[in-house]
Order: sequence, then structure tokens, then C-alpha cells
Amino acid sequence: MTTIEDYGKYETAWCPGCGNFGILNALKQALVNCDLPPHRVLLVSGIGQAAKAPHYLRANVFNGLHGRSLPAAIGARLANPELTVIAESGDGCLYGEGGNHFLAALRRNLDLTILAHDNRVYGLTKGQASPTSQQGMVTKTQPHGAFPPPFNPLAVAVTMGASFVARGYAGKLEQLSELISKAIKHRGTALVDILQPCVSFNKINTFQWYQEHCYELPPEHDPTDRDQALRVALEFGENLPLGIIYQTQRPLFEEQFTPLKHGPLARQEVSRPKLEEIMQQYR
Ligand SMILES: Cc1ncc(C[n+]2csc(CCOP(=O)(O)OP(=O)(O)O)c2C)c(N)n1
Ligand code: SF4
Repeated sequence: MTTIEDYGKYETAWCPGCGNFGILNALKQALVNCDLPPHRVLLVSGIGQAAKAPHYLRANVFNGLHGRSLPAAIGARLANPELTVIAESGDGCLYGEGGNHFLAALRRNLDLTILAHDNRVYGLTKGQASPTSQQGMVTKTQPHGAFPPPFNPLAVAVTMGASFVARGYAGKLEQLSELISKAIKHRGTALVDILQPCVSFNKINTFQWYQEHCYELPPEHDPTDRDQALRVALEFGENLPLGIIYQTQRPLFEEQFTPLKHGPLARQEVSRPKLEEIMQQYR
């Protein structure tokens, strides 16, 4: 049986009080709830404060370029579908630099989990506005306030045909670890956008602000109803719903990827003579 100790305990480089701590603890708890031993888990991230999260868990880790967690996660999942693959990204990394990978991943529907640490700011580079920053937010690089309206990740995910779309909050640990467990168990690409205070650079969306503006989706909400899900996802201002917004089942990309019919790529024999033959065509 997997225990929380299996995932280790490490010193972090985050500011005291950062919302990332809650996400890290919720993820560990979810992995234990799913009884997943660390050697079966791969955490993939890009660059940022959120992207450091995999460094603080004892599991397989790939830390790549800013915005590029998803291409690496998709490649790893295709090479070895026996791994549970979790991509962790900041809102800048996932929705800004990695925006196109985000759209492609939702359409493809591989079996992977995406955790967006959404602090609505570029934390690592000291507080510039990110795609999800509130309109009008004043920063050192946006002294007159960020003017574009914020990117709504959940509405985009529902309209792109994502098969699991949820919102959690770093200050509600139990609910968050339950959402992450459900996302991991879901067969398909699961997005959990996690509202995360950045105590150093986001002075608008604080723990208190989220406490006042988040509400739990009522039991009447039917996550299989796409129209209802879209209406809920479009609530993206003063009231922010928490919970599973949309869930459906559709074919996995892996199941349609012909080479995997012979088992995981990681276990398939490479024919050196055949490879040589192919290489000759390009010489
Ligand atoms: C292609 C590229 N552009 C910009 C940077 C500089 N950079 C590093 S981290 C970062 C912001 C990270 O913000 P976010 O992804 O929201 O994560 P957070 O630090 O807030 O968790 C930026 C702009 C980079 N490393 N690579
Ligand atoms: S700058 Fe913000 S996101 Fe980064 S560690 Fe500090 S509080 Fe957390």
C-alpha cells in the first residue's frame, strides 16, 4: 500500500504562505488515495514556481522548457502507457507560452492529468500579468493595468471537447485532493485548474479574496450536460464555481495510435537493420 512517506519530504524554494504548498499536499494525498506507487508516476513540468512542484516529490520527473510540459508529457505517455502521467504548470506556462499545446492536448484526449497552478500572475519572474490576470491589474510591467480580458481556461476546455474539466482551490485541501484523484482516475485528458494565491505578487486574488468569491457547485449540477457545463464555466468574474464542471467519455488517442497495438513503445524491440534501411533513404 502506498503511503504519503513514499513520496518524500523536501525543502522548497517557495515563499512562506504560497498556495503551491496546498497543491503539493493535495497531490500527494491524491496519489496515496489512488494507491499509486512513485515508480509508476511521471510528473512533467516546464519553468516557473509551479513547475518546481515535481522537484518536491519522490517520483519520476521531467522538467523541460517554459510552456512545453504537454509535448513532453504526451511523448512519455505514448512511449509508456503503463505510466500515470501528470503535467504541472503555471497559468503562464500552460495558457500563455504553452497555449497551443494546451489546445492540442485537449483535442487529442490522451490519458493524462493536467494540473494548472493558476495564481493569475507570472510568479517566478516577479509578478508580470499572465493570461488569467484580472483586467486592470497593475504590475511593474503593466503600470496602467493589464487591459486584455482574462483567458478563461475552463470555457475553452469545454468548447475544445476536453473530457474532464474541474476547478479546485489551493485553500480547500480535502476537496482539491478529491478532484485530483478523480482527474487521475478519469480515462482521458483531465484538466484541474487550481486557484492559487501568490502572496508576494498578486495582491488582488488573495486567500481572503478566494474565500469570498469561490462557491461549491451544487449537487444539481450535472457535469455530463455540456450546455450546463459551459454556462458554469463562463462564470468567471465575481463568483467562481469549484468542483467538476464537465465530464464525458470519448476515445483515447492512445487507442488509435497504431504502433501501440504491439504494446508500449518502451517495451518494443528496435530492429537495427530496418532502422539502417530507413536512415539510408535520407543520406
Ligand atoms: C520561452 C520563455 N519565455 C519566457 C521565459 C521567462 N520565464 C521564466 S518563468 C516565467 C513565468 C512563469 O509564470 P507561470 O508559468 O505563471 O508560473 P508561476 O511562476 O507563476 O508558478 C517566465 C516568463 C522563459 N524561461 N522561456
Ligand atoms: S512568488 Fe508567488 S508563486 Fe512564487 S513562491 Fe512566492 S508566493 Fe509562491
